[in-house]
Amino acid sequence: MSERQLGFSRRQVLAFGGAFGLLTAGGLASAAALAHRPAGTGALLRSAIALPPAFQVPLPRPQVLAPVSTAGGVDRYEITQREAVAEILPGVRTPVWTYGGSFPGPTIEARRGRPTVVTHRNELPVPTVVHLHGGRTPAESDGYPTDLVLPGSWTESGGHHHGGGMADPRAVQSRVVREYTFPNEQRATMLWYHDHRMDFTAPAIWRGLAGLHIIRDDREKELELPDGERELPLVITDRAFRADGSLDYPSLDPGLRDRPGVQEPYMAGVLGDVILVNGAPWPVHEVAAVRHRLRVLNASNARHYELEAVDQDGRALELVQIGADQGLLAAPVTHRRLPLAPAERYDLLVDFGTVPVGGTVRLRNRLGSGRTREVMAFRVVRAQREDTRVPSAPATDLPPWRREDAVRTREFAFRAGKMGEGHGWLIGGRPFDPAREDVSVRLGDVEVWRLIADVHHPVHLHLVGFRILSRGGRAPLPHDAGLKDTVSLRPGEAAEIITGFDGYRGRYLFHCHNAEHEDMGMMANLEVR
Ligand SMILES: [Cu+2]
Repeated sequence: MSERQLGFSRRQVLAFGGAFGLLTAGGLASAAALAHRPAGTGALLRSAIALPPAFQVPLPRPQVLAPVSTAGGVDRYEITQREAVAEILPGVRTPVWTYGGSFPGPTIEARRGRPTVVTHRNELPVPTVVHLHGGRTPAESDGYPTDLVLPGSWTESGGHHHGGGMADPRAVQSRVVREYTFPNEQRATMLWYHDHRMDFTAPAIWRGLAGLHIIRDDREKELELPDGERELPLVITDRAFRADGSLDYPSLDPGLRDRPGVQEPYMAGVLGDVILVNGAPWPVHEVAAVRHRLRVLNASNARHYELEAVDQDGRALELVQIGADQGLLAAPVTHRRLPLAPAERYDLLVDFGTVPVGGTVRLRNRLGSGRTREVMAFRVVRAQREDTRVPSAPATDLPPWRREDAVRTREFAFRAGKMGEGHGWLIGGRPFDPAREDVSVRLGDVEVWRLIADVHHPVHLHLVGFRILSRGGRAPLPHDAGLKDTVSLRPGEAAEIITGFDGYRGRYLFHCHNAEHEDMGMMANLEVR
């Protein structure tokens, strides 16, 4: 890497030792990590404010955004990114960064094949850039981390590149406004949009810059899945609060202007002690005793969950998975426990008809401890006639890639390592540099990638979906089914994925979706030619 290009501030920031030093000095070498696998990677940040009891706040439903125009076969939207004050904890005012004034941001509902054009206006104090996670998006709208939308008043400070993209001659920047085009030429699924600014993605998402983008199609409609009130998007995040009600986050530069990175104890990831679903702490939702469709997103920066839905008798309900990150499965997969890494989505059917009216089902996180073991609760409040079923073959259009189709196999190690004068998170031994080409693939080629981890790394590829071929040299796990865009590597583990690079040419990325790792180097360029 070039020190000059990566910038002075990053070297400064990452000069540290301590706990992170231990991590890299062999404390978590692969063999040791395999022997006693930790439940997560990151450090807990504790709130300094009294936290509300669980299951008191009703589950909010993110508002569906109305288009400003639907003319010409295109749905046009406008979103203003701005500061707002939210009531997240009851009676407490919390300043947040928002898409359109709410956290999570408004949901965009799209039809397969019908383009969505979103004009984003940046009224926040720092540059931003929008990425549609899981979207098959032309490169110019994919939200490359230096393709920034600068605030009207933004001026460079201190001669470094952050915000200015000086190290990246290909950066396409605009002031205040940028239009993003999403063709929605992909299978029905639930995507999410979030900030992707180089070096500052983690704190921007933490402050609130995330929202859902749902694509629907005719095939999905034919299945007559639970819809309306019975389809529940669940955006799960963890956060921590200061005594004054503001969100706490261990940024080195609280203004998020110059110095990227977090305080040293949190280098492996920031975990909050409050679990929010759709922006509400440990909420409760009243349901009829029928099947519901839960569309779950882990929008946490670093926290992993292992979800189970437990009734008042301690029985774990079946979580019937019908879809993965990139859409419906070929066959449903039934789980009692479901691991959920940052950025992963699961499309689940849960039958509350197996619970008596008056009963309660708690969604729990087996990887949490104390209050972070709870996520939310469902109260079964009335009987209702069941008119849906579990489809035996939700999808028939999964890509047919076979190992023999691959023209190339590549290998990437996701590991902590030396970065500048300190440590960072590296792919193939190198920290992110926008000016360097890491991988060049040919449009249409099928490739197998072998991904190797030291600690937990949820690895995400832009542009394409992939299938998981193997984990630790064995068959994939049940929750690896279907088309994915994020694979959760466990400590010391290697996984193989297969994908076809079709869609668009241009500059894309792959990176770790532990947002702190991503900000501290664990990202690489993917050029599709
Ligand atoms: Cu990582």
